Amino acid sequence: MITIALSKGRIFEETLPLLQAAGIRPTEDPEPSRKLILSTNRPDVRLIIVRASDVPTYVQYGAADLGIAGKDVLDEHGGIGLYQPLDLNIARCRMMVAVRNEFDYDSAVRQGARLRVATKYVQTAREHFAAKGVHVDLIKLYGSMELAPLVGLSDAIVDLVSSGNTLKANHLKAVENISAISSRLVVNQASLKLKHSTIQPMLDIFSKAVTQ
Ligand code: PRT
Ligand code: MG
Repeated sequence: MITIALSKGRIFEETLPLLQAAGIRPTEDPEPSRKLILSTNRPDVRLIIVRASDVPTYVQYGAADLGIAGKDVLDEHGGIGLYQPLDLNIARCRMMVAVRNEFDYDSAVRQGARLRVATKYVQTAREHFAAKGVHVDLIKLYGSMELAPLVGLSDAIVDLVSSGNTLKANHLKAVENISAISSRLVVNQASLKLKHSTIQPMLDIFSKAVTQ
């Protein structure tokens, strides 16, 4: 049995065509069914539905053989025990620094002010500002980062941006592009060895099906 961990929403949706290319079709839609284990048309393949940030953990411990997770999530997790053979080029967005429209970020940085930065991506933010030599106090949030600068919790946020509509709707502007983000296939290292004859052909098909 091959178990693939993925999250509902955009990753599930954008993964379906790749699974399809490998002849894998879930027998149910996870949104209405609320089931956490989905069978597929292939008796030897099942999908498990987990929180996006939990995907690397399930794969690391071998509870799933394969997983699909954003680079944002993998960077925070650290990638221990995970083989990352393939950028699937799906669920693309950018990791950015954003502030209120009227906040003068450049001069705050120039003057060496200590910035308060709210984010779910503490590791990514720490590395980014350390590399720039900017002193920051990091405030860990679990969602809706865009609110933090509006109510004075922080000066800046580090968050994902795709269309930019959320920033715009909340009178925020992006001031730095930290990195380009897309979702990656991750494989448990022991599974790759023990189930090589099943997993390797899947990797080959996924890699051909990826659109660049
Ligand atoms: O939602 P939940 O708390 O369960 O978990 P999650 O937010 O980690 O999962 P999910 O399913 O929302 O996102 C899964 C993955 O999709 C992320 O790990 C990213 O790799 C990727 N992705 C791609 C995004 C976005 N685009 C994105 N726009 N994840 C989140 N967003 C959010 C962003 O945080 C911001 O709040 O959408 C908002 C901005 O979108 P725009 O279009 O208004 O700019
Ligand atoms: Mg989300």
